[in-house]
Amino acid sequence: MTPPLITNIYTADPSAHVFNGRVYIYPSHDRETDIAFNDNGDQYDMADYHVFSTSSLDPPYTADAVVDHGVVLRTEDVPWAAKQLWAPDAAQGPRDGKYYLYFPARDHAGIFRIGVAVGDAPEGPFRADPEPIPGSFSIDPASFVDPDTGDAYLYFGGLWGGQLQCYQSAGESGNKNDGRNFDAAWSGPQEPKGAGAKALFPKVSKLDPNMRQFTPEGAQDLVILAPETGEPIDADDHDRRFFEAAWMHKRGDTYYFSYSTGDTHYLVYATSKSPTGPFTYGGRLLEPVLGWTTHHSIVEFESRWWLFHHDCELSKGVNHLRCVKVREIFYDADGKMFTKQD
Ligand code: FUB
Repeated sequence: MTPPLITNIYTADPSAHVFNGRVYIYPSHDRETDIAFNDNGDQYDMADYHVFSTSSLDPPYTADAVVDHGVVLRTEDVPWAAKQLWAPDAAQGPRDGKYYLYFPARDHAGIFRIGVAVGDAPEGPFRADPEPIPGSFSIDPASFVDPDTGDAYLYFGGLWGGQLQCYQSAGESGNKNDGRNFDAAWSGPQEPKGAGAKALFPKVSKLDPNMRQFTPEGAQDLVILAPETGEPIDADDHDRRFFEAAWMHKRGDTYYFSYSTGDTHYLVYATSKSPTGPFTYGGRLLEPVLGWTTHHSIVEFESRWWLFHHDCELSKGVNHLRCVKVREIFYDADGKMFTKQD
């Protein structure tokens, strides 16, 4: 089994990027809690973020090699946030060179929103904007700056506790994706199902050049098609439908959107020639690991591709006490991705 990359604290949901020739990792910081495990994810009660960095992704992973830069943002630093600092991500602004930390949290009404905090260095510290990104909702923001165009995007969404299913009807603007149409009747571990029902889609919005808001078009569905039919994935197709943990990377002229299938515990991916899709399902990247959740990021470092993910090895299987790991990714001649799993 691959060893944990980070062992000094419990970490999960690793978003990795290469900044200034070094790998920076932006994970969730798991902590002990008495909150009972439920399908709403209340036990994931995180309250701050640390940033880590390293110059080598091959073991051994010593504390000297994998540097903990300490706490860079806490719930109390974010006026709009009440609790549950879940999976974050970071980007460097292509125009101003600043670093933007994107993070979800429940607001004071219990609704997940996505915030942004800005720093001058990849290891922070970060100062949060006083309000969430307008039009943002749900969880698991993943930023992507297209290396060829410089355009920046934010991908997001998560089912069940992540509340994506609460936005199925149009709001006052007539838009299903503007974050103003939260429907509490869908709260909890439910989603569309049954013959003919299509899966809910993750969301994508282009970011304004200021990196702190969506462009006026706002969030759109990122459509994932079944290759055998060319139709959107069915809601009952739990082995392939999007659940949470969006990630985008580009290799050559192909965009790879990867994600977790949640209750079936796979990491899978879909491909497109456009960063906003439609995408076509491509295959599995990682089989289920120890623990309920699975979440990841993919980054190229020194001409090798790497999959960051988490499992619960360090806590011996406690679902909300996870540890970040890394393993190499390979591509075949057709661009299909695979890892060598233990
Ligand atoms: O860490 C809390 C949540 O668990 C994340 O937002 C999900 O992706 C899952 O890993």
